[in-house]
Amino acid sequence: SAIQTGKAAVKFTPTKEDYQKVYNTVAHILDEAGEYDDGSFGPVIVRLAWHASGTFDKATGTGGSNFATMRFEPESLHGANNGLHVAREVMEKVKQQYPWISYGDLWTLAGVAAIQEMAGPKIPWRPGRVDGLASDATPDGRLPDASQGSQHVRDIFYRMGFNDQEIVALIGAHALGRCHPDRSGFEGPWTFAPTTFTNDFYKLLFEEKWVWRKWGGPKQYQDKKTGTLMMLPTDYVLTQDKNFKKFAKAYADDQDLFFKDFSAAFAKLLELGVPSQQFVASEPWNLKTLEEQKA
Ligand code: ZEM
Repeated sequence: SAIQTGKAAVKFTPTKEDYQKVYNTVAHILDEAGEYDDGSFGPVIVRLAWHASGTFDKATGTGGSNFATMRFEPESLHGANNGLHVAREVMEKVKQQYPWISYGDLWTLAGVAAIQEMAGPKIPWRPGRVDGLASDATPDGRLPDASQGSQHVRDIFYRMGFNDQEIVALIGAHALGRCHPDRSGFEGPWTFAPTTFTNDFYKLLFEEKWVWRKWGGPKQYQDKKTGTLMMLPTDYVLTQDKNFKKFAKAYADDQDLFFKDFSAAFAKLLELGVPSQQFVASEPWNLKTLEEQKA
């Protein structure tokens, strides 16, 4: 600390431009994935932002992205977080370049950058999260279990304060990325373009015929036609539950509606559990994509 070293403490107050620089660094790193997965760190970074935030419990105000407690054991070892060390290690490189940013701000901002750079909607975002302690972590079991049904999905997301429409919109993020046998036990991507944010997840849910995959792994669906795509039991529920189906169908039919609703729900997710007085801006910001900055 400043006292111990005798050095003067210079307080750096970052501006919106400084956060845009962090965004840009993340945006460039997404494509430095090489042979990793589909050549992008984008999907696993979106998953980090989601799992950092989705521990929120509205009733007690605990959990959420504020303290970035997934840095610590045992939360980093919770089964749901298997594989997210990949994203946290990428984030560490960014943190070294911008030591002033909190981990919660970094991880959520990186999630925003990943969505936007993968051609998704703009996600309003603002800084203000602070680093917490291991003792701020929430117990295991707050994130959804893919093998369960609509009641479980509702229990988990209602606990965070989401409604059915927001639940369906959020799960559309499964347009991105894939399941890994060594992480969740499930296997495969949901769409043919897993590094581009689209409404393909919903389209495929309704357009393809889904059958149980015959294999030794956990119960999952595969598309009958090619056998290369997958759906989790909780994904398929969106076509079976009457109220979920209404929204899923609407998103399959209208990409703009999905983008609008996803943006609002994801922005809300990233702010869960962050006391409003901690935010440095009264309204969330729109950060620019790399493309938009090419003038
Ligand atoms: Zn996911 N998700 N998710 N999800 N998720 C996986 C992967 C990804 C559930 C789930 O169990 C799983 C949301 C909701 C729900 C992403 C984003 C979001 C995987 C595969 C599983 C098993 C993990 C692996 O093996 O690597 C369940 C049950 C959900 C709700 C019912 C929400 C909400 C998300 C963001 C808004 C993303 C981007 C991935 C892909 C990760 C990657 O590494 O490719």
